[in-house]
Amino acid sequence: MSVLDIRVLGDPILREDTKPVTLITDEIRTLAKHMFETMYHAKGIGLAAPQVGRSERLAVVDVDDNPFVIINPEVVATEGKEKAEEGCLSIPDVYGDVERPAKVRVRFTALDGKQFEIEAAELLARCLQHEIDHLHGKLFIDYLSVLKKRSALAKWAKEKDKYPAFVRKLDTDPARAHEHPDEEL
Ligand code: K1U
Ligand code: ZN
Repeated sequence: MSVLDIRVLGDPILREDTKPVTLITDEIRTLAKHMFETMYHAKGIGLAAPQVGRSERLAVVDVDDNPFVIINPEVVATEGKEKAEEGCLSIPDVYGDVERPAKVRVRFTALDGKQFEIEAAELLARCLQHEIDHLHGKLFIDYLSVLKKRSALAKWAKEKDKYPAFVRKLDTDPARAHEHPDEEL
């Protein structure tokens, strides 16, 4: 198993645009596999390449036990608006309410090279938009009001020293697999 380090807020890669994937190579397939392993380990439902320090335009998602890889994804249609709380594996312990389109139609290439369009609503729609934003250097905190963003950044200022060099190392020690942070003394 390969659990990758996750880059956190402050690492410039999280603010950069990604490069479209032009060829699905073994390296891309391995990256996707390692991204799934990292996402599951971090208990996320999505993960985008820049979050693991890569600049390819690809992300992995798994909402309701339906894992898939999205390569060069684009939102091609939207409907409605919905506000819900979001977090981000690259900004641990910071949350905020984000208004986004309630339904989206997303076009993407799958790992086998085939093109798909899917209609998504609810949590899958939110997750897809959150991941596609990551692929263009945008983070959920960018949608918060000035006051709420200030408060989110104040919370982050207290957290960020836990992540030297903007790297979040996930604990892969099986002996600590069932520990909960609240159990720490
Ligand atoms: O990209 C990431 O940082 C992963 C992030 C994606 C996300 C999806 C939807 C709303 C907000 C953020 C996460 O997976 S954070 C974990 C999370 O929010 C969640 C986990 C299980 C169920 C519901 C939400
Ligand atoms: Zn995120």
